[in-house]
Formats: sequence, C-alpha cells, structure tokens
Amino acid sequence: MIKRRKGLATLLTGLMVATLVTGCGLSSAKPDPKTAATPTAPTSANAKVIKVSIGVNEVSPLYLGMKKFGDLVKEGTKGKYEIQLYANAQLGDDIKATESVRMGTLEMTPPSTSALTGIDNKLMVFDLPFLFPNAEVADKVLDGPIGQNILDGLSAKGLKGLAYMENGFRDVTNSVREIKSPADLKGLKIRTMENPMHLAAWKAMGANPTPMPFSEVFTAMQQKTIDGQENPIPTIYLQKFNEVQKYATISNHVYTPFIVLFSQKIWDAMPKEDQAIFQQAALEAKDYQRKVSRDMVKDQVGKLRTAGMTVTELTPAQLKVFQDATKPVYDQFADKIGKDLVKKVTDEVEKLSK
Ligand code: KDG
Repeated sequence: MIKRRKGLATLLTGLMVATLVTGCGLSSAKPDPKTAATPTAPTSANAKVIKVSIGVNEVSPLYLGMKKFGDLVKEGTKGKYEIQLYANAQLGDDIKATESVRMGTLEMTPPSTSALTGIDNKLMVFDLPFLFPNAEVADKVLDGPIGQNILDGLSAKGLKGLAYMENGFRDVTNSVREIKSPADLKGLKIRTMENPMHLAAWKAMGANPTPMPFSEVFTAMQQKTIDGQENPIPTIYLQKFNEVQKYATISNHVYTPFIVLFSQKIWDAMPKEDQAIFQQAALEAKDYQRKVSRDMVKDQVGKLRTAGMTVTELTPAQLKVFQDATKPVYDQFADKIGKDLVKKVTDEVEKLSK
C-alpha cells in the first residue's frame, strides 16, 4: 500500500514538474488551430517508428538508399512515420533480421536475396553465376514481371517485398595470391554467403568455400581463418577489406540484388494511403540507390589500387574459363529453383541482351 501511495506522490510531482517545464502539461505542444497552416505534423516524439536492420555500414550504398527511403516516407506522410536505420547488423544478420521481420517483431530489412533461399528457393535464380551481362539487363528483369512475381510470392511467407536495390556484381578478394583463373583458387578458403548455390559455384571453381554471416567476415580475414571473400566493389572498399586483403579480381561472377522487405503483418495493419506512400518511396529510393552504387564502383576500383591492392581485370578469354567452370551449377539447381523460372529468366536475359 505504501508503495502505491509513494508511486502516486511521484506521479503528481512529475506532473507538476512537466507543467512547469512545458507550460502546457504532458502532451506535446500543439499549435493554435487558428494559425496552423497545415495539419499538425507529428513531432518525432509521437511519430510511428519503423526500424530497419541493415547488414552493412553507414557509408554503404544500401544505407544511403534506405536513408533516402526514410526521407521520402517522412515527407510523404508529413512526419507520421520515422524510419530508424540500424547498420552493421546491430539487430541481427540478414537471416536473423528477416526472421524478425516475418514474425512482426521488426518492421523492415533489405538483405541480399542470396540469404533468403531458405525462405523461398525462387530467389536463388539471382545467384546463377554470370546470369546478368550488365546492370541494365538486371534492372529490367528485376523491375519487370519476373521480379515482381517473386516479390508477390513472398507475402505468403510473411514478407512484403517493396523493391530491389543493388548490392551489385560480386568480385573476389584474397590475401594469398593473384587470381587469374580457377586454378589459382585451388585450396583457398573463400567465405561465401549462406547459400547452397554459392557454395557449389566456388567448389566448381576449385576453391574451398566457407559460408558465414557478413558481420563475421572482416575478423575472419584479419585472423586468417579464411583467405578471401567475394562482394561488390563498394562493400570491399567501404568495409575496408583492403586492410586485410592484398588481391582483388574483377570477376563479376554474380549480380546480387538487395530486397527491401517489410513485415507483411505490420504492412496489413497500415492505412492503404500510407502503404502507397511507402511503396512509391521504395521505388524512388531504389533508382537513387542504384546510381549511388554504380558511381561508387567507377570510382573505387582506382581507390583500392591506391590503397595498395593488386586489382586484376580479366581478359574475355580468362573470364570465359570461370563461366565454363560454373555452368554445371545451372543444371544442378534447376529443379530446386524451378525449371520454368530458370528458363523464363534465361530467355528474358537472352532477349534483353540482343
Ligand atoms: O545486409 C546486407 C549484408 O548483410 C550482406 O547481404 C552483404 O553481400 C553481402 C554478403 O556477402 O553477405
């Protein structure tokens, strides 16, 4: 009983202090209706918070793209929502964060599609080695009916897919030797994403693939428990992999999309007009993010050389040896992905590449 009385006294004191401080009681200050030109934009104090888990750091194209998304949502909803970004896998790596989004305990995450094949094997179609010849073809497939159909299919898994951003064309680095052919990969422990096709492709190329979450990669290279890894240039440069890797080869062996995921459970509870603003913001942010990523790639190959890395650009003949070495992966995984989808995507890529 005493505890209750004490609690009441504390509450009253708090109310008195708050009144003195704000001059208008506990609620946040409200403009005089006579002078307010527009509906009161909720202050960040009462905005609905949307948390986003991001696996890479705050200078990555992905983080910048999701920041653009947040700015567009805040503007479009007049501050009703606040997008809070959590970088460096603070809220969990791709797989864990995606599970939290599925359960509705986290609002959003934009992981690599490669990390999600345990949720939907169709996403593995984007892991087919050397599938996309360039970014323009990748954009057309991802932003067209094939990509949209895959996004729509995720709803049944508790995930609202809003758009594809760019992780990019992946290149291999290592601390042991220059890589010009698959033979140079022999015996090298190369970290891969936790994805069976990546494992199979690197085995086919002669490496010793070691799957692990992205957040563990830098330390593993620093401690030499792995010899190398493979990621797009912006990740290699911005995560400072050049500090623990001597060699990079521009293999462009896979184009990985990021997929902007929203919790379907939380999405379904949102007003339709808010959903439309979020969807439009994701599409605009996607275009912005892809440009940021591509501008960085142009700029950062040279910066990696300046930072002391040996960066090898393969001749077409050298590249063909890698392409031929990974071809068996297509047949090996066609059933798992779905033969129809593999054919649809490869036919579309062929048509768009003419
Ligand atoms: O959230 C993005 C990262 O966690 C990760 O997907 C980046 O390509 C990546 C990798 O190699 O894991």
